[in-house]
This record gives sequence, C-alpha cells and structure tokens, in this order.
Amino acid sequence: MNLADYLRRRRRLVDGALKRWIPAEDEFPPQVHKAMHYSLFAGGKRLRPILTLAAAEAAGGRTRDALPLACSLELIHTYSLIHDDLPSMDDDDLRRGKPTSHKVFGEAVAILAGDALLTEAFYLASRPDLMKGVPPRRRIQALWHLARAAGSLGMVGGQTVDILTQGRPADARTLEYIHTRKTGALIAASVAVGAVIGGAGLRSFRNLLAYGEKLGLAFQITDDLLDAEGDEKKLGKAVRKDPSKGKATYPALYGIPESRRKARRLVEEALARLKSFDRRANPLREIARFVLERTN
Ligand code: GRG
Repeated sequence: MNLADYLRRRRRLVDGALKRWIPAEDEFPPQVHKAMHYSLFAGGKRLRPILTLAAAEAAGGRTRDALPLACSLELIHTYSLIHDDLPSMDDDDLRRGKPTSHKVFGEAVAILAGDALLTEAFYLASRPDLMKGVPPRRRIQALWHLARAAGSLGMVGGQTVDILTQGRPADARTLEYIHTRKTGALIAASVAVGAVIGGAGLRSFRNLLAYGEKLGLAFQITDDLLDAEGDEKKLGKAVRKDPSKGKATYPALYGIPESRRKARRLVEEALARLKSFDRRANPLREIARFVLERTN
C-alpha cells in the first residue's frame, strides 16, 4: 500500500466530516467558532482520527461507523494543543506554522475555544443520529476509553505532572508517567476506540490496545528527538525549547542514541502485536513505521 496516498484520503474523509459536524464559523457567537475552526483546520496530520479508522478496519469493522469518534479524537487533541500553548502553560507563539490561538483571538477566547472543542467531542460521540449501526454497548465502551484517556488519569494527569516538574530533573519513572499520559493516552485511546467500534474480540482488542500504547510512547520520544534535532520550518513550531524550559525529555535523560533505540524498540513491539492480523492491519503497520521516520 502507498501510505502517503492512504493518509491523504483519510485526511480528506476526516476534514469533510469535521466540517459537516461542528458548528459553522459564522454561527453565533462567531468569535469562539472562528477560533475553533482556526485551530482545527490549521494543517494537523490527523494522526489520531486516522488511527481510529485504521484500527476499526483492522478489527474487521467499517470505517464510516468509526468516523464520528475519530473526529472526537481530533477535537480533543486540538483543544489540548490550544491550552498547551497558553501563557500559563507552554507559552508558545507558533503552532503548525501559524500564530497560536491566544495570539490571534486573545487568551479568553482561546480558553473557551479549547473548552468548546472538548465538549463538542463528547456531543459528537453521543449524537443519536450518528453510528446507528453500532450496538449501544460498543458506543458506551468507546466513550469510556475516550473520557478516561482525556481526563486526570490520562492526558490532563500527564500535563499536570509535566508542568509541575519543569525545572527539576525528572527520574525515569516520572518521565514515563508524563509521556504515557500526556501524549500516549490519547494515541492509545484512538486505537482502542477504533477497535471497539470495529467489533474486535477480546484477544484482538488487547493486541490493538498494546499496539496503541507502544506507538503512543514512541510518538512522544520522537517528538522529544524532533525538538532536539528537528527543523523549525518543517515542524511549524519553535524547536530546542525543551532544555531551556527544564522539560523532562528522553534525550535529556538517556541521550539521543539511546532515545532513538528506545523508540525503535517500541515500534518493533507495536508491530509484533499485529502479527495475528491480516492485511487489513497494513495501514496500522505502515503508520507505526511512519512514526519512527517522521520529520514533523
Ligand atoms: C492542555 C490538558 C492539556 C494537555 C496538553 C498535547 C499536550 C497535552 C501537550 C502538547 C505538548 C506536545 C507538543 C506534546 C508532543 C506530542 C504532541 C501532542 C505533538 C503534537 O501532535 P501532532 O504531531 O500534531 O499529531 P498535529 O499538528 O499534526 O496535529
């Protein structure tokens, strides 16, 4: 399969659905809706929703059944980036090559746009007119994975520890806690949600979940490596910020070569979890390799 082509087609599918399902930019009050659209359509890779669709496919389900929840994952991801960029958190001026939300709309509207995106994610995931072919039990289970990954036991918990430990040297356990929650939880949930909606049996589900967890951690390690070695233009955001902020990162704790080895090992372990799956899991296989080689 051609991964670039697959990603392009899936991105188009997700973008079309997001445009259909979230309030239009000029809907009242336009300030908040404009801010939501600004960040949502700023050129993100759509990795999380694509993982949801690919996991549903690997589990033998239909991608269109997983599309609303796939969009929910992108909505949550976008909210987290808006809030992460705020002056009280990472204080960033640039995201995806554009000025950050609070720079354009002011802090209050940026916070509200993030809040609205998070809420919209659950509104969309629970809309009774969508996913009619999916049994209610599966929908609730998928919602459970989504909510847990986003909350204080997942992404918010990781972000909290990340912010509170800045400037102090973090040990390996703290670093793993931060990375598996802050970034890993939502990536693992993207796969878990797709697997549930796609109707995976218990064994397949466990393998897919483990694939998502390994991939999520590998993704954050490569993110650390990109901050240490990447190109600001390609990344669309400032680089070399982690050391100056005293951030807990893999390169800071283990050095670049060992961090690279760890990421590669995790991707190999993720791929091993897909051994029993047929060719419908090929997109997941290709995405895992892509995460290791990505430059943005
Ligand atoms: C504010 C509750 C709250 C959480 C924030 C996501 C996050 C937690 C912090 C962002 C810090 C950061 C840059 C982490 C690195 C991993 C990451 C989420 C990278 C951005 O994801 P991509 O590369 O972004 O998928 P695109 O732009 O492609 O959508």
